[in-house]
Amino acid sequence: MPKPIFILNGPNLNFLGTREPHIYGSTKLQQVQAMCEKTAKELGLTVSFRQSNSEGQLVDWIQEAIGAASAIILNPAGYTTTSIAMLDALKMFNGPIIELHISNIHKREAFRQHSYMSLAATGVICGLGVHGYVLAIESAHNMLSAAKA
Ligand code: CA2
Repeated sequence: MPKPIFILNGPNLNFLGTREPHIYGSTKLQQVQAMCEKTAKELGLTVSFRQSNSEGQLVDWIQEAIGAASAIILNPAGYTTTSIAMLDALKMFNGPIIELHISNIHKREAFRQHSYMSLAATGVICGLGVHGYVLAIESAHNMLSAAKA
């Protein structure tokens, strides 16, 4: 059985689809999870989709991914610009890491535009709405397939 892709979501994303729809759209996180599970299934993959408001929990999940996940897709949300602890954990993971932002952080306030996570990410997707999650799974699939070949 291939290892799942861990899809980790940071603080406040549990409110997705209920606030600031002009920035983040109106799709709820549960619907994003369903989209991810459907996309993964079509590609013969599985995902473990999680959200936490706690930095320590996210670090624990990144550590769990070492050995248990084939790839990490991470929307670090508010920890993007602050979490050296998450960066350090990501650096210990050997597979593909895709950093994801629903909004285009480069078009927003300056404080959102620096990412510690990008120092460890294989690639970054931002500004493509929740469809970015589908693209991230497809990209992870491509990278994992190329690594096997
Ligand atoms: O665009 C993204 O995905 C972000 O990672 C979302 C974070 C923000 O801090 C980053 O700069 C960009 C915020 C997530 C908060 O989630 C909410 C979702 C809907 C409504 C309110 C908050």
